[in-house]
Amino acid sequence: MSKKKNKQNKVRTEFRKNYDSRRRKNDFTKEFGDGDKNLDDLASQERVSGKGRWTRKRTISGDHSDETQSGFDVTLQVDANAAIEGRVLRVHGLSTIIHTAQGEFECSIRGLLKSLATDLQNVVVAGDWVRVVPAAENQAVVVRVESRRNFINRTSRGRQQVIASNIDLALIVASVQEPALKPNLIDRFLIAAEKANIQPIIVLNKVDLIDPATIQPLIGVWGQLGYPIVSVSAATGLGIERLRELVAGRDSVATGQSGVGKSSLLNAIDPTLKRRVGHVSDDNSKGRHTTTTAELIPWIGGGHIIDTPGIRQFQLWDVIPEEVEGYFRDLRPFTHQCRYPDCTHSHEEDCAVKDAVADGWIDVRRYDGFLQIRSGE
Ligand SMILES: Nc1nc2c(ncn2[C@@H]2O[C@H](COP(=O)(O)OP(=O)(O)O)[C@@H](O)[C@H]2O)c(=O)[nH]1
Ligand SMILES: [Mg+2]
Ligand SMILES: [Zn+2]
Repeated sequence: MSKKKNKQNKVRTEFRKNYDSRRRKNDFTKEFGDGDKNLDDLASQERVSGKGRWTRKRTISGDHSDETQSGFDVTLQVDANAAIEGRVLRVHGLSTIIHTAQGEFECSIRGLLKSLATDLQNVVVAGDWVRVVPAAENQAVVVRVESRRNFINRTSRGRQQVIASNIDLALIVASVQEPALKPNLIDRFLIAAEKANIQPIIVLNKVDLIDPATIQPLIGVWGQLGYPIVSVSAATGLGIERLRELVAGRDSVATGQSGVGKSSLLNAIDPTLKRRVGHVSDDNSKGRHTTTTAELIPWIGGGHIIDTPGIRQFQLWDVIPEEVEGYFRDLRPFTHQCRYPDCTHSHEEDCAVKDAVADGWIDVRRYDGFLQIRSGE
């Protein structure tokens, strides 16, 4: 606890010191992207990122995803010295619920958007660290949004949607049946996690419904690529203890299509949660708000899980076709051996990737998935 206090004081001092300096922050995420991806690094980078490197405003004009990464201060008529640290639990329309040491507050995002003079989406998302000044009962004003250590995003109606931020682990949840396993969807989530420098874990749920031997070949392919993968059943409890150990004390995001058992798994890991099961998403019934409402939930044993209901389809954001092969670990050893340097590995002659598929070095299903993602489907 005293450790926590120290950190807060430090941040507060930094906050005062930098409030008017309006320095530009280094591109933290880029620098991070070059580094080692192990979990310890993820954790230590978080500590570094909290220290005084921030910018007054996000870059709004650029078309690059940087705009969702830099911290910024908000110019509002409140006593910024009274600000306390908080974390965004969830965002509902123009209101956001923020957890602080003094309890939960509801904050309006309207003020934030006004301050930024933009209709920028994703101004705050579940997992964001912020500073707020408590106002009326249960109401507070956001005066600062900290830089995001990392974030997971997708394309939604042609625009970027940031789903959640400041994450250690991405639990890519799929069910082996009901709904049927969609390996290509898992590959998409793997790319999104890799791009965001978030350690992925593939979680195959509902193994009680099948003979485990039937999914071994599939598991083997991802396993050989070095992706951690666990077979579980929320219904029987199989594999839950292992999962509980993996998520303990960390901040994870659970992704996966509706119905695969995300809420059931959360309940199995932490029975105090009592998440609603078999309930399809938070989507507005009129279908206007098809955006995902992610929610940051504390585990009873420490750490958090971000539940992301309602992701039916996962379109990657800001991945150009030429970039896709770089995210396929199994293709990478071959892509530089093709005859044409700009080979798309689809129709070309003397394509080392196609040869590797024919020779059994690359799994056919992974190759098909690569072609699908590369073509922008
Ligand atoms: N047989 C079986 N059914 C499960 C399992 N986990 C979840 N379900 C069922 O799958 C349905 C969807 O579960 P839910 O947790 O709401 O999925 P979510 O949409 O991903 O949160 C519910 O009817 C659950 O009872 C499992 O391990 N085995
Ligand atoms: Mg659910
Ligand atoms: Zn090729």
